[in-house]
Formats: sequence, structure tokens, C-alpha cells
Amino acid sequence: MRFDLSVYLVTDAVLCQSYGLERTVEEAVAGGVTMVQLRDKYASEKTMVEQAKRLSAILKPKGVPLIINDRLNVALASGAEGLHVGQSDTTVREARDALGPDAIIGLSVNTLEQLHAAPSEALDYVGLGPVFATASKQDHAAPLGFDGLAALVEASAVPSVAIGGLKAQHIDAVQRSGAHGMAVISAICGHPSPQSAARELTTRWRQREAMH
Ligand code: TZP
Ligand code: MG
Repeated sequence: MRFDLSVYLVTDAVLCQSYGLERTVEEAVAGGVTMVQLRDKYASEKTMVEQAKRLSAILKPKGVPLIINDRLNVALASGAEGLHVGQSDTTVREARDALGPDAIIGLSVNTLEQLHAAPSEALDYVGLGPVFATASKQDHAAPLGFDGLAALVEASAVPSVAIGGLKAQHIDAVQRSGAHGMAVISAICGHPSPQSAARELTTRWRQREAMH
């Protein structure tokens, strides 16, 4: 695989505000996160391109891919490694056509119907969730729980990352579901030390993985 979903930080301007976006991402990468998604539902395209370029400068030397949430134009203008789309955003095929074969393209999925409708040949991974209800995403879909997660992982033709209310204590259950990784906002952004939070998640992920 040319990317590693194991501990995937998703940013949020409000939830990451204690240290700000750049410092939070720097710390998270020092703590070992394997992917970063720039997600901001409210920022202008111009602001997001600037942020993406600054994050890229931090992430590129570390070999950690930067994925842009929703905004195809931001992904195109910033040179990020990929785009993550939801069910009502730019389609996966449009994203693939625009970004080319090397881009990493992810799709949010909450049901088996959505999974079966997804064009897996144009897709690199799916984000499955929310596993739990979470305050970090407004109007999120119904929580899957770990059984629901496992059913989606099993049915997926592409690698999957679990998301929604996940903390370090859920690593075992996420790995038992078969998911290739876990994506978090608040477990890292909302922690007094984003670096030690990230370090705990990545260390535990690897330890547990080695046991299975
Ligand atoms: N998509 C499904 S749940 C979620 C997103 C973006 C938010 C995850 O945030 P947290 O704080 O890790 O629950
Ligand atoms: Mg979206």
C-alpha cells in the first residue's frame, strides 16, 4: 500500500484551536500519525489552500499524506496527496478524473447500500462511521457500533478506516473489526498534549497489531 491508514488525524478548526492547526499537526506527526486530513466546513477556498500548503510543508518531508476533505479545487490547487468525499460531495469518479491515478481518494460510508454503490475501482479507501455518536460532526448518520463496523469492513472491496468517537481504549475492537485504521479528531485535537495522544494511539496500534 502506498498509504497507511492506521492512525489518521482529521483536523477541525475549532476542536484543534488550543494549539492551532499547524502546531497540532506537527505534534501529531511527531507522535506518529500516518495520515492527515484537512477538514473545515466553513473556511473559504483561499484560506483552505493556504492552510493546505502550510500543512504540506510539514507533512511532505515526513512522508505523511495530506488529504483534503470535500474540496476538489483545494486538492488541485494545493498539491495535496488526495481527496476525501462524502456521499453528497464531488463524486469519486469526478475526483479520480480530476486528480489522476496517483491521488489517494477516500469516501465516507455509513451503510451497505452506500458501500455497494461505491465505485471501488476508482477508490483507495472508505471511511466507515460513525462507530459512536460524536459531537465532532454535526448531523452525523446513525452510529454503527463495532458489529455494524465489522459488517461494512467485511463487505468492502477497498481498505477501510473506522471513525467516530474513537479513543485509545477502542483500538482492540477496531482491529477485531478488520479495519485497517482508525481516524480521530478529538482524541488528538482535544487532548492537552496532541503529541502524547498521537504517540499513545500509534504505539498501541502497532503493539496490538503485532499480537494478532
Ligand atoms: N465523520 C464521521 S464521525 C466524524 C467524522 C468527520 C467525527 C470524528 O471525530 P471524533 O472527535 O474522533 O469523534
Ligand atoms: Mg463531505
